[in-house]
Amino acid sequence: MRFLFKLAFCAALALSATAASAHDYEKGSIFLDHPWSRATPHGATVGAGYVVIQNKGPSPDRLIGASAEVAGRVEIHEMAMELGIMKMRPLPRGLEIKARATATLKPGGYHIMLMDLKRALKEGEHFKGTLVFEKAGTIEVEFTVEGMGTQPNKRGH
Ligand SMILES: [Cu+2]
Repeated sequence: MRFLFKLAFCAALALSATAASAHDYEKGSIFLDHPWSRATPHGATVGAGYVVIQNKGPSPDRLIGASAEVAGRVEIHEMAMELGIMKMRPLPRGLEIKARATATLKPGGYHIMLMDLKRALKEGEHFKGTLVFEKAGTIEVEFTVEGMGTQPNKRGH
């Protein structure tokens, strides 16, 4: 009996966790769906932030900066092939989001690079940050930390 009760309780917790992770933000023409990050191994000094950015407006906007309370410094990165090796590099002008288009920041692609991490990121926790857009301005968000191996498709993106 006790075991069954525990199972039901866990199922309820899992459900509420799923609901809580579907968080989004809107400002001007920019809609942000579920900012998230991945847990980092002990001692790691870098991490990454991901989010789906939707531009609902008739003109392009640009993600030009970001911040996170857990990182000393943040850059916007892309992944690109260099001499046959996938490497990440900063986007000095930021990331353009075309009119009525969606940009998905995800593992293996565009990401918000969290540098000089102040501490390890643990699965299930949250941290505050901002995304700064050329036109929409600064949007305050909260990143959810997911497990180390989490892939975007497993989360429904
Ligand atoms: Cu990077």
